[in-house]
Amino acid sequence: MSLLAGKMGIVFGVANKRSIAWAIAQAWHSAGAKLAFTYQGQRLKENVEELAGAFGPDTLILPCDVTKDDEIAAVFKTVGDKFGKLNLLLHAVAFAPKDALEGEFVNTSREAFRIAHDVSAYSLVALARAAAPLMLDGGSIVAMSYYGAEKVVPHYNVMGVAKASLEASTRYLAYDLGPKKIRVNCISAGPVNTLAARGIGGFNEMLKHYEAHAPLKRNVLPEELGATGLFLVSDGAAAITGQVLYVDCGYQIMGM
Ligand code: 0WE
Repeated sequence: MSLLAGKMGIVFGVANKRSIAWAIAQAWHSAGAKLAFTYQGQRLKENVEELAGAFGPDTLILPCDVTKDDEIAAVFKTVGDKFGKLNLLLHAVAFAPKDALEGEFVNTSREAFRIAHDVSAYSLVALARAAAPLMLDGGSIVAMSYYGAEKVVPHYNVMGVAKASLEASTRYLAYDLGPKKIRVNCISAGPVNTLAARGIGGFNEMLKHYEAHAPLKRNVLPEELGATGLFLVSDGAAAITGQVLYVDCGYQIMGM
């Protein structure tokens, strides 16, 4: 039996084949969901078309800058017209200006703070609000977070503060949307070598650190995040909402 047969989903945040969003989209598609994808900017359009094109002709591929209310409105208008309803939404979008991830947090500019929170946290609220009217038979929203939301990870800086906002937003959205049978959860992933991680100084050392210190003595695999993303939107998670689920080989439980 296909876990997601008859379900419609939308995925924000595929950049290329290594994206966590792509791993979760593949799991949702394999379970029978019909999907829409959005991409940010012409640069990523071709990548998403090439990947998502393999899912067949009824896959929607739409442009969306999540900081633009009109683009969000256009996406959900099209999804409503073409799908008629929505059950699943993945938010795997984050950005902070590069210099804010390099220096000290104390030097974060007002503009870098604003951008990081707009792209990485407020966007979940905007997308949830736009998606809710289409989630007629209930729904499930999943957002991606990281440990830097709850503990200091050097250089993660303003992204950690934005992820803390994303996690708190998840709880408030879960409260508001619960009566509509819409669940909202976060997956807090261990580090994965994606485009978002590329060029981050010391990222390979961070992977080694997790391997050495996580109880499972390894790093999380994208397909494992896919499997957790599938679990969270399935009936197996029907009573789970407002949670942050760590998928990090156990790293988060350690005190030393
Ligand atoms: O959430 C993230 C990264 C998100 C991200 C990445 C970039 C790189 C390019 C947000 N904004 C930008 N801006 C850019 O200009 N992660 C969980 C991956 C990550 O990023 C780190 C990490 C980890 C882990 C940055 C510093 C330290 C650790």
